[in-house]
Order: sequence, then C-alpha cells, then structure tokens
Amino acid sequence: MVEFFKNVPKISYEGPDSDNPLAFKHYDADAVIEGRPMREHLRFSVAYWHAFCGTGADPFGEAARQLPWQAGDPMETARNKVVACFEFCEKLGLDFYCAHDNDLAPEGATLAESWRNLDAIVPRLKEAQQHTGVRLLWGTANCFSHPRFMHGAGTSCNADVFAYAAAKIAKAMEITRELGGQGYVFWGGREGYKSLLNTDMRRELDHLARLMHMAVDYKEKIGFQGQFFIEPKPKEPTKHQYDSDAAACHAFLLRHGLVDHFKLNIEANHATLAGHTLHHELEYAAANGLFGSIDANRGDLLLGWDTDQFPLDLYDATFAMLAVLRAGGFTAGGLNFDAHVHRESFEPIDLVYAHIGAMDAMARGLKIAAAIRADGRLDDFLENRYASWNSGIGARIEAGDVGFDELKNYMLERGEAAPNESGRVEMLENLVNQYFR
Ligand code: XUL
Ligand code: CO
Repeated sequence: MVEFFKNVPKISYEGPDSDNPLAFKHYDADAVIEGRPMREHLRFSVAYWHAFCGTGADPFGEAARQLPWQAGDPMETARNKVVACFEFCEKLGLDFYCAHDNDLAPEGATLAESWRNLDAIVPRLKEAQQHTGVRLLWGTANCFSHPRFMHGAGTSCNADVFAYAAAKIAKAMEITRELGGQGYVFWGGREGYKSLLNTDMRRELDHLARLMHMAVDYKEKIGFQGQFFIEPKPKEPTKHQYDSDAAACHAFLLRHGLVDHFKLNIEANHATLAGHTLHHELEYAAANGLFGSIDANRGDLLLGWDTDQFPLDLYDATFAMLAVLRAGGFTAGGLNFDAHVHRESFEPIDLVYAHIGAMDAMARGLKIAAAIRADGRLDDFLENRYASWNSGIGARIEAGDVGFDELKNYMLERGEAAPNESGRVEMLENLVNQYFR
C-alpha cells in the first residue's frame, strides 16, 4: 500500500504535559464532556481542497508545496489524492472530509468528460469510506474557478452560465448523496459584483433564489437527506458578495421563501472580513434557527484578506464552542478546517502539525467552554440581567399585552427609567480567564 505521509504514526492523545509534537495535548476523542465524547462534539473534517489540492501558489509566487500524490496524469493524481486523504484522516483521527467536485477529479474538455472523471473517482471514495469509517461532512460544487464563472454562476448575466452551474450543482448533489454526505454547502464564490454600474441587483438576486429553489426541488427528487448550508462571505474575489454575512443570508432566505430549507455554514475568516467575529455570527445563526456548521480557520489581524490560517486562537475557540454548546451542538454540521498551511511550510508533515494544533485548540476551547458552563455564573448572570422582563411591565410587553398608549401612561406615572444593572463586562472577562489554565 502506498503511503504518502511517511514516518507519521497514528496521532494519539498524550495529555497537556507531553512534549511530543506528534501527539494531542487536549483532543482526547473518547473523553466525555457534557455527556458526549469529544469526537461527537467536534466532528472534525479535513478540507480536501486546501489539504490535497492547494499548491502553495499565491499572487506573487509559484507552487511551492511538496505533493507526493501529484502524478503526471491528472486522473492518477485524483486517485492518489483519495489514498492520501484517507491515510491522513486515519492517522489524525479526523472523522470527516469536505470536498468540491473539482477537488475530487479534474475538469474535462466537456461537461460529460468532467462527469466521467468524477464517476471514476466516486466509487473509490465510497470504498475508502467503508474501509476506514471516515465520512463526507459536506459536498459542494465549484462554480467560481473556471473563467465561465467570471460574472458569477447563479447571478451571471449569461443564462447559459446559470444553466451550467445548475447542472454542476445537480451532479455534485448526486455525488454527495451517493457518498452519504451529511450536508451540502453553497458558497457563492462570485455571486456578487465588482461594479454596480453593470449590475441589475434585483434580477441577480431573483436568479440566485431560482437556483436555490431548483436545488431544493432536486434534493427532494433524488432523495438526498442531508442538510443544505449557505456559507456567508462579504467579499473576495468580488467587491460585494450577496451572502455577505449571516444576517444578509437570513434576509435573502426569508424574502424568497427558502428559510426552512437551509442552515448556515459559518466561516471564522469570513466573519472577520464582514467586520464581525465568529462568535457573533454563530450567535446570530443560533438566535434565528440557522446554526449549522463551521469552517474553522482564522485571518490575520494585520492582513485584510481571507488568509485561511489554521485556528489556533484559544479565545476564539472558546467563544465558538460556547456558542456551539449553547446551540445544542452539531447535528449535520461539524468543524471543517477550511485552512491551508503557510506557503513556507511546504512539507507534508506541516499539514500534520497544522491539524494537530488546530484540533487541540478547538478541543481546548470545548473543555474551557464546558467548564464555564459547569461553573454556571456566566449563565446565571445572563439570566438575571433580563430579570425586569420576568414580571410586571416587562412580562406584559413580552406577552404583547400592551401598546404605546399603555406605555405612555405607565411612564408618565413612573416619571423616569433608571437601569440598575451593571454590564459587569470586566468581571465576566475575568471569569472566562479563570478557566484558561
Ligand atoms: C472560500 C471558501 C470555500 C467554501 C467552499 O473562501 O471558504 O472554500 O468553504 O466552497
Ligand atoms: Co469555507
């Protein structure tokens, strides 16, 4: 059997005192937290595109990564990537992978040829899944890389391009069903605009909604049981992307009668590009019944683009896992490492270190979040902060029993409103810090 990650053993949990760079210090897959093993809370996934397709090229530099699975023939490379992916997942203890159609097999000269290429790879993925127990978290179609999608896919000014995207999405959904994918993601890579001067926004949004409705109908038709996710991102490569953040996706779904069919796949670096935090986006999603999945990564404070670095920030991990636990945990979703190694980390072992660090960071975030919840003071504070709503005028407002007339009279009688609750922000931040040991 070919091995692509040579000299990499199965990575095991050795605990916080271990100095072994090839061991987990915090991710102990079977350790039970809040009644569930860590692996079920975290549902870690490798991103096929970054891990096995990314070359390390950037706008200023050529391919730099060593990719031992790369062969002269693109179909041989595709077959090798299947082996590399499952070897990697088994060694790291990653239970899931995520992929675009184009990650799995090369595009051919025609759509039919592209699909023949995919059809040759899918049985291999299926067999590897059966053999290893590693599963597909979500599938998706790449409707942004090829020049045909330069104006967008569902929002293209060209109707044939829309049709091409629809066909591609239909095929990617079929493959995702075939592989037992837990979900299917829509990331509208170029569903936005570079200039409003050439954009009919109303028409483009209506077209995008048509595409989504067709996908909903097709899902029913082919019997795909997985969850649909939309992945918000405000910009890059477009200047403005219609799915700019969780709230914009929500408004779009509501406006077009789609809200019952979708949840959100929140990506950390996309949240920060939108001027939010991952925590904010997760809370917004959960508050509106849209919490679904996470693309776990991070940006760089000093760089303004989607750097897709591995998530190592413990505060971010803690706040994300607090939000996940509060939302009741993942069902179809999980934590997909939509992240790539830095260009200068070009050896296969660097991908291993990157995942060990990120899995440990998220596991540590989970442990800290669970400890904060067990402590109870944060939740109690939150509950008490809104105590004025539990009785009296607050309860009557919440129940819809009063309107402006009653509130005018009420306030004229009382004369003044004086909040007597401090926000206690520093005390709560100290409480969180207490658990960073
Ligand atoms: C791009 C991005 C995508 C989606 C899937 O920023 O995050 O890789 O996750 O298309
Ligand atoms: Co992503």
